[in-house]
Amino acid sequence: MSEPTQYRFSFGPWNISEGADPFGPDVRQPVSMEAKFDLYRPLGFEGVQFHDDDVVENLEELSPEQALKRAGEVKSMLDDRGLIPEFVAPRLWFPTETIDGGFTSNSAADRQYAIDRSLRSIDIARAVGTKNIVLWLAREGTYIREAKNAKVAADRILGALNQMLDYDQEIEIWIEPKPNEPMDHTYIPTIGHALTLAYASKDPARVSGLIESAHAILAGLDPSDEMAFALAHNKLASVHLNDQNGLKFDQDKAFGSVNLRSAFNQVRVLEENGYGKNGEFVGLDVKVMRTQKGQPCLDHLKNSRETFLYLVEKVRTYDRSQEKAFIEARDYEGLDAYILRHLMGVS
Ligand code: XUL
Ligand code: MN
Repeated sequence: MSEPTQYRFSFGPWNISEGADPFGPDVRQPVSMEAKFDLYRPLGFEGVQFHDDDVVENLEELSPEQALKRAGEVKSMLDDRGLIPEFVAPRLWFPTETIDGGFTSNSAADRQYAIDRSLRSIDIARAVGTKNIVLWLAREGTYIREAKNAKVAADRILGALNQMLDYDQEIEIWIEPKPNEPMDHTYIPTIGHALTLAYASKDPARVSGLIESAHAILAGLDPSDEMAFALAHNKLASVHLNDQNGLKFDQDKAFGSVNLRSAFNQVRVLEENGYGKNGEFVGLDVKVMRTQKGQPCLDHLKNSRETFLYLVEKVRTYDRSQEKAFIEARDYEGLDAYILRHLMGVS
């Protein structure tokens, strides 16, 4: 038996949020980036997920030199606190140039903007101390199918990926699939799509996936099966654990909040397959409820981490001989009841 995995955890500064939604304003005071960094370690987190403009605020107003200087300062803030930058993601959905998409925009000038911004993110990632780039392809899709040529779009996404791989021979690209929101449909909705791109790229060893529980649920898929598929291809670079109550807006609920059994199965698949043994982070992408009082609100992060660790215990204390017996007898009713009782703590 190998040593039990010592899991390490990450989240993004956007997970400490002001509580705005499309129907109303902020309900909490903003917290500065540096003050957020102070909160990580006491909460049990050592990894920080970044967008490019989380690292360098007002990125667009700065020269490349100024941006890199700022990224270096942020690196020092992380080093001082024993924090590790997990990845940097280009924010390809906010600027006006990305209204119609990034790599798949119908405007050649806007497509070039998306490439330039992605390459800039790579420089920022290197300056803040990570080689990992996450691509959440937020606006690579359409509201109506006729608006873009989907075949051309697929070619353009692959071309952009290759340009990024060429630009820096050491970076890794982690694609985070999501089927909708903000788009009606996106072009990279599942891990199958993401890994097809990885294999089609000019350096498949440097392209893998990041799976978010809520995104898989929005695609009508089981997050643990999505994770298992990526693990089978040795391409699960990270996860964004959270939860989602059915097919609606992306809720980013606390891990396990809606479906504890689904959360158990995600932890089971990760634990059984040695996820985390090569330093992979257990990433969270969770938002506090808008209604929550307090400043800053952190319980959604603390609780999600604890739920993960309680579920690790549930996986480690799961009676494997009973599991084997049920499976050999093809008694899945028995297995089903056993799991439920184990989760309820009555077995
Ligand atoms: C969007 C989402 C993003 C990515 C990083 O749904 O999950 O926060 O994780 O860009
Ligand atoms: Mn995410």
